[in-house]
Amino acid sequence: MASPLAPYKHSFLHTCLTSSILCFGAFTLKSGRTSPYFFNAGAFHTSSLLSSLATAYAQAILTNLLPTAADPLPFDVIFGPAYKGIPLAAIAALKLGELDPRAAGIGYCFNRKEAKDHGEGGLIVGMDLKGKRVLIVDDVITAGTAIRESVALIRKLGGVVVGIVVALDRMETVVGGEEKGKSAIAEVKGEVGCGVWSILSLEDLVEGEDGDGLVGEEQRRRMREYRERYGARE
Ligand code: OMP
Repeated sequence: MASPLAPYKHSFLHTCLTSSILCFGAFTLKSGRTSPYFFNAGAFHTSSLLSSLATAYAQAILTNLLPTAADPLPFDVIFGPAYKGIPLAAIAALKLGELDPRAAGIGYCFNRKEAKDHGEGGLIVGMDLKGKRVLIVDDVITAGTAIRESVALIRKLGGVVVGIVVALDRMETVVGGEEKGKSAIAEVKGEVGCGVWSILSLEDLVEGEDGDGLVGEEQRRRMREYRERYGARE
């Protein structure tokens, strides 16, 4: 029987399913695997879709990085890796400030793919990273290549990575790492030594109650089969 999802997850899943952001079929991934589902963050391409995306990131951040009286928000700046992470960092920072006034001073920044040698120069646009506690936001982690590059850049510029939030955790082993049974997210967690959270996971797609019957039994069966084959044990 399908299990209930937290309200913000349920609402986000509903948006993804009704706007063809989460698609079912046969998709070739960056890894070469053929997946029965694909999450296309680029399809959040209208004002109202961006607003749902912003709310989901902000809720996931507030749920997992709980503010305390001593530390109202345990990070100083949100970093979005170029290119897909750029709007994500901007909308997450904006929505966080709207939902929680304590986050009004949260910074955001992103990297340039190529360093600029004139004007203000540099690799980073937005808040400076030096001495800052940094939260990375990105769309999907599959092998973790993009996230590892971001962590290295942030550290080089004097920031400390305190967390990573992505929209979807595919919960699959990295190619070549099948025998270890670890997901890319578990590997990144171990290597970076910080929390890695997602708004949705493969588990939510397969076992979550979407409430509206939008994920059919056949689609769940095919995702379970995929999980059987490539799913991580941790
Ligand atoms: P890594 O850098 O290897 O972690 O791969 C992440 C990238 O996989 C994303 O930035 C996308 O280009 C792509 N991707 C998706 O966007 N959605 C999916 O459901 C699956 C993939 C993928 O190719 O694995």
